[in-house]
Order: sequence, then structure tokens, then C-alpha cells
Amino acid sequence: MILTDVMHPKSSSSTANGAAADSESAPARPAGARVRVIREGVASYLPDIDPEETGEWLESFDEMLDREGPGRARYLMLRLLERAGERHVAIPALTSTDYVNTIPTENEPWFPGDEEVERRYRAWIRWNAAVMVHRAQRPGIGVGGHISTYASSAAMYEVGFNHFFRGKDHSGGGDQIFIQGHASPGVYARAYLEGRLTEDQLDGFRQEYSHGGPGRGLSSYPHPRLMPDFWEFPTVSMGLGPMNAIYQARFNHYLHDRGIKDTSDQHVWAFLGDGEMDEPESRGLIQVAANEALDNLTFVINCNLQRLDGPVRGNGKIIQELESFFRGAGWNVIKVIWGREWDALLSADRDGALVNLMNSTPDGDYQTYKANDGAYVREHFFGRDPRTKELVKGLSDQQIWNLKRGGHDYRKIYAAYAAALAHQGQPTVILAKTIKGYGLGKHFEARNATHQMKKMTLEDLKAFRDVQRIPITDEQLEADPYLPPYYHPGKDDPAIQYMLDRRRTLGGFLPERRSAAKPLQLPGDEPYRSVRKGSGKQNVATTMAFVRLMKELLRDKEIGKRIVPIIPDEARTFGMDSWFPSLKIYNRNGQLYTSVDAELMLAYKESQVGQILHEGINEAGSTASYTAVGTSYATHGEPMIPLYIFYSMFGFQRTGDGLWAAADQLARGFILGATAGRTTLTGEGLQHNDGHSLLLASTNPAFVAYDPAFSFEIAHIVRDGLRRMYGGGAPAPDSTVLPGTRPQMANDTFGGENISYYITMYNEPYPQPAEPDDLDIEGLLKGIYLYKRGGEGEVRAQLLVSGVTVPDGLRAQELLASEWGVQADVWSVTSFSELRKEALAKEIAALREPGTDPGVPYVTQALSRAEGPFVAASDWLRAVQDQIRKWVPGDYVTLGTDGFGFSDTRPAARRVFNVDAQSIVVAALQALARAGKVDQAKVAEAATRYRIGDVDAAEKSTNTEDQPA
Ligand SMILES: Cc1ncc(C[n+]2csc(CCOP(=O)(O)OP(=O)(O)O)c2C)c(N)n1
Ligand SMILES: [Mg+2]
Repeated sequence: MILTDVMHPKSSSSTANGAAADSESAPARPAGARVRVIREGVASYLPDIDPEETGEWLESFDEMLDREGPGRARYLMLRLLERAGERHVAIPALTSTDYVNTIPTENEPWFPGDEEVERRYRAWIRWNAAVMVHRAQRPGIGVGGHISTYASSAAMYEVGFNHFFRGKDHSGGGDQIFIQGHASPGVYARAYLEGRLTEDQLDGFRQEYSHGGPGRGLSSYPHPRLMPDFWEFPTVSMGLGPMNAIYQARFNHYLHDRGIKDTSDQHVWAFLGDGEMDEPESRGLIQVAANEALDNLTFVINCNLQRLDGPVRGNGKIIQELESFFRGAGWNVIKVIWGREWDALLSADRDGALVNLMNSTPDGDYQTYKANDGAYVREHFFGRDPRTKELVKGLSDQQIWNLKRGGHDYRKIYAAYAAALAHQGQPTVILAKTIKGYGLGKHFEARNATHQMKKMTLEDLKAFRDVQRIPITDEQLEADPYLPPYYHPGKDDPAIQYMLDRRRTLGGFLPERRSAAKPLQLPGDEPYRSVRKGSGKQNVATTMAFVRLMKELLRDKEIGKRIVPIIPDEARTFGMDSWFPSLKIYNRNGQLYTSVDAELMLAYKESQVGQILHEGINEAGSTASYTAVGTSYATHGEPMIPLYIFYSMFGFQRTGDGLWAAADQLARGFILGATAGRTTLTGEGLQHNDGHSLLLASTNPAFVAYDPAFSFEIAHIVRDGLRRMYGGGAPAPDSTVLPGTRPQMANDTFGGENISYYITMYNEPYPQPAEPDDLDIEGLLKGIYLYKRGGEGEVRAQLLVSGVTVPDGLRAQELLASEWGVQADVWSVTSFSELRKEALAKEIAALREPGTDPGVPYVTQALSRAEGPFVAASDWLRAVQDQIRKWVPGDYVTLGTDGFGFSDTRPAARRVFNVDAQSIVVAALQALARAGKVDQAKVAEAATRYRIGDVDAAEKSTNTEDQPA
């Protein structure tokens, strides 16, 4: 027996010497010599302690190879590797396996459902999904949709819905399902059969506002914001689903480990496209799931080998590539490539010829086979090797055509899902091979154009109806080819009853979104007291003031434990390292090493019950983390308060799309753009200096952006943010859409507003003043208030400054008074964008109801009693200040930091951009001169005196206190 010879080479008749004489064999090496073992490019150096024995093994191998051929040799090698693994011999893992199913047929579990019944209504869902999209193309509507994506993944969803995905009423709390965006038609079609959606609603697909009144139409893709009772997770921007699913699964553990909620019986499923896996975001964080051992997470990648334009990997094999990639990262990989029809062929494939063909056929060819027929497959696939040709000799062309792909085989999928759930210690990815446009007939299946095809010809419809066995007649289809009928057998139909029963057993319908938490009991004045007092003479940056405030809030009994700091490796920059030992950094594995700074007060402390989510240098993952934490009030019914603090430049600019999805998902929380400003980050330069994130933030309608100057401003902003987001109350009307059209949730006990706060914070230290006694809190929160009135005088100007520029405004106020006889009032503009929003809301209201008086915009009201001109300056580009131009009652001049940042001292940078105190003075004098209130000559005199065109004339920096990273 060859196997015996290999396993027990010493009993073999061949000798080590013989092997050594063979030029094909490795020569014997002296004891202790190192053998270079290379497999899959992994090299290790091992000493050979028994060269004689090694020789015998090699000789046995050679002999077997000569006698039995490479197929057998390959088998034995793999079998040996398998045995080594079984016996716990540590060897580097192979990252790829043959192009066959990972789960052998004999290991497939018993299928508990009634496959025939499930097949029946799966066909109805397929039909209704396609018909819904087709009908959305009717004349006068023509809003499109996708048919082929769901057609390829129907079986994968249905196995899940019928047997795995648990609804919100399940005792474990239910699963979280990320549905591939373009598969939404299938999900609607199922909801229709379930009685959750009406036929009329299906006809409102993609007509979210115009069809049948607000909230009756169906959103194109999974958009919780547009269908807040239905969709939970937005996915359609490719690559965000994978990241968000990973961080959702990690957050589930976090909640559990911190004792906030038992999530041990909740699973996260993410359905993804194979084309989608080319997004860096799709693959870029899979190591997080492996490192965190997220066995509560399963990716199901629908490998239909196609994306929008054509094949994903025409020349290669996407399934094999993804297998290596995921396994290399530490995932459990389950390939579901072939349907049960192949089982017999594979077991008859004694010499591995079929597997060899499977291994060596590129995806582009697999796609072409499925766009042809059985005869084509016989000739071009099986015909490539006489042994495989022989293998299918007894099969008709039709039988060959019926050899299905694994992703369409119910039982294979069931087996994969069951294995994924049973697997411990690793996340699982299921790579399921399918056909894009499956079941839709020749014009759709595996065609390059299939993704974009939105309607079917009459012939397509008839053929599709036949294949799916839908009881609809030719006459019905011919009656109006734009409106083929939906099919629903009525809720008493046994198949529908079965379907509903499955969902009842599994804990209710899915997808479903709830917002059933109770509003939080928010703290009173106490935590805010100290930051409102200011810092006296001490120089304190607003970032520090914020950290200080948080320290107080973290002590609060009710909300303290719900605050979740999310930090992408900048805690030290922002002075949050003091939180490490007290709050600790969450790590599922705790801390398995001795921290180098263990002896220090501020030791780096990881813990299984840590409160901080320290995400490493990973803004994309932090954004996903923010999304999971900020939607916990809905997803888990446990309101959590994310504080995601980042380098402001690497927030909206880098991960704007993730934040957009967070907004879609109705995330709430605080995002803190630290080290903000174009000129404050001395020494960092062009890539770091942020003068525009406030503008970017203003493009996201869910974000309320503030640019506070002082710690007491921060106190009021944070307090109001907590009230609006976590304190209950009615949602504010959405002025961006027609009144009354905003979709509302049927059951929303949590209340409050679906917004996030973006607060910019600086690292420039200056004394934080105490809160003025007569502080205009309303103005502060609305976006502008008078901070410091100028003295009495004839000639007046208004300085509108924000954030770190407020101290410059105050200095300009002094200079104007002392050197030019001009009295200036200084306004702190906490939010140009909020002022703009409010004014726009009034304008749009006036447009919609001509003749009614919507009132004067707040900013106009606030400034109406002030005597212009108005000069606005900030550390942000002018477009930020220009947001309110239209409503400023008088001459309005803006100064800003347009252009790339650079590294220099702060005074130098401010001079270069002309946003320093002296530049503000000159701008004010110039505006006054225009109004005839100041002599033109004074303007030139001031410009000359301050040399505002000369960077060398800028003040010298006195700052030595802060060092950004
Ligand atoms: C970030 C992003 N880029 C582009 C698109 C446009 N788009 C939508 S679907 C699609 C192809 C999807 O292919 P695949 O992921 O393989 O899914 P399939 O439909 O084949 O299941 C593309 C390019 C998108 N939705 N998101
Ligand atoms: Mg695809």
C-alpha cells in the first residue's frame, strides 16, 4: 500500500541511498542541516535531525509519484496535511483549496424544512420582485430598478429567512442583517407575500414621496431614514456594508462584555457582492473581525462572477482569490460552489480530472457557459479532457445544463449557514457561486448587461413565468405588457401559512427597525459647572475643555456608562490618555501582555470591560464604530452616546461616505473634529490643516455643526445636543422636504431628533473666560450671539468671528478702538451652518406658502439692531462665513483661510491668510471707508502700519505649550 509506505516509510523496501542517487530527489543532508521549506511562499528554516528517515520518506513519495501520477501524489500530500492538522502538528495553513465545496456532501446536515413548499413561494418572490421592477418602468414613471442581483441570490436569502435569521421578538434579541442594496426588490417581494406591504406599495417602488402619500412608496435601496420602520442597515454604497457589519458584530460583544445587554444569541449577517469586494473598504478591515474572533459574524458573498459592466475576474477566479484573502486574514471560509447535481460526478472523478478542470477554468469562461446551453458546456468544459468528457457521456445536454451552482442549491446553502453558526472563534465567510440573473432566461442570465436591465420582454415574462410556475395566463400578460400582474395566492394558502409560521418561529418579520428605547435621564447643571467657570489665567485649548467636561459627564450615574469614546490612535494628541487607566480600552481578549508603561499612572490599559473603543489608525473603522454605537438606541434598544474624536482633517474628508451612511442609519452622537483649523496646528502642514470640514459637515443634512470658541460654549452645545438626541421629545420638522412628507415611524418611544453633532475643537491654548452673566444662550445655540459689546462711539463696526478666531476678533476690537477710534462689537458665531439652515427654512416656507409671513431669519434679527459694516473671519475658508451672506443686513466682508495649509507659526499662518487681528482691523476700516464713515487714507495707513501684506511683520509666536502629532 502506497499510503502505508508513506505513512510508515521505514517499512518501505526502498532506501534512502537510492533516493539520494535520484537526480529528481533532494540529496540527503547531514543531521542538523537546515531544510528550506517553502510552501505558498512561506519559508521557514528547520534542522533535519534524521536525514536518513527524511530520505526514506522522500523516496517513498517519489516512488508513489512515478507509479500513481501527480493526481494521487497531490491527494496524499493534502491528506497528510489534513492529518497533521488533526494531530495538532503546527504547520502553516494552506490559504486555498480546490475549486469545490468546502463541506463534503456526506457532512451536510439534515434539512429541516419542506423544500418543495419553500421552493414554491421562493418562485413567487422571484416573480414579484422582477415584476415590481418591471412595473416601475411603466410609462410616466420609469424609475428603474435591478432585477438580476436578487435573481442570483434568492435562495441564499430564502434559506436565511426560513431557517436562520431571527426577528426582533426572538428571545435572544434577534439578528442583524445587512442586505445587499440591489437585492431590495426581493426583500419587498417577500414582505408583500407576508402581508407587510400591499400591491399598491410595491407599485410605489422608487417613488418615495409621489406615490400614495408620504411613507407609502418604497425606497430604492435599504434606507432606514426613508423607511424607518423597515430597513435597519444602509448598504448600497459598496464597501460600507462589510465594514459596518464587522463593527456591528464587535459592538455587540462590547455591549455584552460591559454588562449592558446580553447579545450572546445575536448574529450579524452581511450579504455582499463579489464585485463589491474590490472596494478597499470591503477587505480593508477584515483583520479586525479575525483579531476580535467575531464568531457572531457571517459574510455571505454572492459570487455571480459579475459586477455592473462585466466579469469580476474574467481571467482569474474571484472565489479562490477571496478564499485566500479571507483565510489569510484568519477567517473561516466556506465555499459553496457546486449544487447537488454535481455530487455524483465528483464522486466518480477518480483521477481528479474534473477537479482539475474546475480549478483551471477562469471565471470568464464559467460566465460564458451559463450564457449558452448544455451542449456548449459539454463541448467547452467537459470536452477539454477526454476523462471528463467520458464522465458526462451518459448525461443529456439538458442534464448537463441542470448541473447547478451551489449558491442556488438550497441544501448546500443550508449546510453552509449551519456550519457558519456552529463555528467558534472566527468569523465565517461563505463564498457562494451563482448566476447573475438566474431564472430570468437567456436575455438576462450571465449577460454582461444584465445588471442594468430593468424590464423584460413579453417573451421573457412568459418564459420566466413558466420556469417559476406562476399561475398567470398568457392573456393576463398580454393585456398590458407594462403591468404584468403580481402573484399572491392569498394568506390562507398553505405555502403562505408555512412561510408566516417560519417567521413566527424565528421571532417575527425581517427586516425591521424599532426605536423602542426610553429617553435618558439627563444630568442637571452639575457636570457643566466647572467648564462654565472658565480657566482663569490658565491657557486651555477647547479640546482640553471638552475632555474636562466629558470627565464630569462620565461620572454621571445614568449616562456615564453610556458614553463611548471612539478614538483612532490620537488619544494622546487630544489629552485623553488620562482616560486609559480609568475607563480602560476595550479588548475582547483583555490584556495578555505586560504593558511597557504598566508602572506609570497613565498606563495603557486594555480590558474586556473597557469603555474606550480604541480603533487604531483607522478612521474608516472608527466611523463604522460610530455608526454601530450611535444606532444602539434602535438596534439594541440601549441608547449609547458615541464620542468619536478625530483629527478633523481625516473625518468628513476621508470618510464622508461612511458618515453619510451613518446619517441614513439615523445614528446619533457626537463627532469631534479636534485639531481643527487651518492655522492652529503649528508644524503639521498641508495634509493636516483643516479649513473646510465645517463646510463638508454642512453638506450632510443630519449634522449639526458648531465651531465653539470657549469652554462655556461647549458646555451649552453638548448639553443641548444630549437633550435633542437623547432626551426624548418630538422630532424637529424637516425643512428640506415638503411639510408632512417626512416618513415617520409608527412606534417611536425614544423620540428626539435623528441628528449627530459635529463640534470642531482646537489645540491652541488660551485663557477660557468665565461664562458671562447675561449670556444669550438661545443665540449661542442658534449660531450667533453678542459676546462683547464695544464702547460708546459714533463709528461702529460688527466683527463676526468663530472658534479660534474669536480671540483675534477681540484683539481687533481693541486695536480698532485704541488706534482708529472705531467701536466694534464682537459676535461669536458658533455655527454659520445652523444660521443658514434656519434662514433657508424660512425662505422655503415662504416659497411654499406665498403670502404668509415665515418671519425674519434669526441671523438677520440678531444683527438688525447692530450698526454695520459686518466683517466675518474664522480659521475656515470663506465659504463657511459666506453661508449667511444673504441675510446679513449690511455690507458684509469675509476673511478666511482659502487654500492649502502649510506649517509655520500661528501668527505667520494667520498673516499669510489675512485672518489675524490686524487684517480684521484693516478689513473693517475698509468697509467703513466704503460707507463714508472713515477716511480712505486711514485704510492705507493701517495696512502700512501693520504691514498686513508682509509675513515677516506678523507677531512672534509665544506658544510653546502644545505639540500635535
Ligand atoms: C461605492 C459604489 N460604487 C459604485 C456603485 C454602483 N454599483 C451598484 S451595483 C454595482 C455592481 C455590483 O456588483 P456586485 O457587487 O458583484 O453585485 P451583484 O449585483 O453582482 O450581486 C455597482 C458598480 C455603488 N453602488 N457603490
Ligand atoms: Mg456580482
